[in-house]
Amino acid sequence: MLKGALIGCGFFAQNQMHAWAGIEGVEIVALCDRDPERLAQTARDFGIARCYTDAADLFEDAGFDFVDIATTVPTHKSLVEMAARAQVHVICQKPFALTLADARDMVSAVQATGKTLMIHENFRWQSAVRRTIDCLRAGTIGTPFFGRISFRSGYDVYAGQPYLAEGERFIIEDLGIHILDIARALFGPVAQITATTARINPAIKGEDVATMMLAHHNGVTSVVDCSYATRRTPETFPQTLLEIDGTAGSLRLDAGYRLSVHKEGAATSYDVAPPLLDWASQPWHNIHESVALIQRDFIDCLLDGRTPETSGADNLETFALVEAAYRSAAQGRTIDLATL
Ligand code: NAD
Ligand code: 89Y
Repeated sequence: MLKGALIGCGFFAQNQMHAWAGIEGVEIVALCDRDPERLAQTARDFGIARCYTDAADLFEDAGFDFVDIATTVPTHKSLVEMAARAQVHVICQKPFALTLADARDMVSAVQATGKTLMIHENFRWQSAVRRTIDCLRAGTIGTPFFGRISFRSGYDVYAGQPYLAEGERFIIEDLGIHILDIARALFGPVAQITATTARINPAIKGEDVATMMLAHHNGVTSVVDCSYATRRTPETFPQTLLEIDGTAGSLRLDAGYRLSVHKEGAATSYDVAPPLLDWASQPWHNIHESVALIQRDFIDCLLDGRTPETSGADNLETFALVEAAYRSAAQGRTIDLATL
């Protein structure tokens, strides 16, 4: 039995707790949150006896193999460093760090222990996205030359996550990070990025629209477009829509989880809707399922001695794209990733 501790019992951690409860061979043995009420509620809901309001005390008492860091980004660095000192495996929420320099230090700190570090970069684990990635990697449409990875919504994300309205940075750091990661999963490493941003909603501080063009090393050009200012019916939150053109055909992941493969003059369409897990709710069930899948993979990686697909080292490349996108938008120029 692998034992885990979870730090941060907030909005999203509840999903992570449900997912852990559904994975055989794992037990969450301790919880930590500096807010005693959230801590007590989560402990009651999931029947966890060991509770801490200070992460230092949690690590001091030990007795677990991995830590799940589900706090918001400002505390990730200190918590990852504590985990490294305690020599435990780590799964940490996105965005991983405040800066690329911090992210590199955090990866090095865990690497030095020989333990596993996975970033909870779950969007590439959504089953509809995964099916598209698998189709592309299987060569179904030949060699890709163009991709559009699109997330456009008007869903009120601020209700559940009020901090999203308060930061200088919003959509690229919070949501775009996932969509950029899908671009990497589909088309591999990126040489250059050009981005524009806009703030449409006057009630928030950061940007809620971002349009990014990526030149991948393999010659693919992809467009990653994100918006939380898009009024559309039906609302598609939280679906990522995909258009991929290849030398032998094209793939479309359309609203309503319809995947179609266009080749040899015909289109074949598949229903790739995610299952509604017993603890999940619409419209988030797509994300909920991906939480269960990524956490299952984290455990499999620990058991098999495998490096996770979204390891800390891998995620440095996604994080660099976020940094480069902000730099490009601020400076009005294309950014070469090699300069970061
Ligand atoms: P939240 O503010 O609701 O919860 C964070 C919790 O962490 C709070 O209860 C807070 O008291 C606690 N906390 C903060 N610092 C702490 C510390 N040092 N020690 C102990 N507890 C501490 O935030 P949230 O909306 O649940 O988001 C958490 C993370 O999850 C964010 O990084 C966010 O980007 C990410 N998130 C990911 C997804 C996804 O699909 N991957 C979706 C939503 C949120
Ligand atoms: O925080 C974000 C995430 O990671 O997925 C969707 C979200 O909850 C709001 O943009």
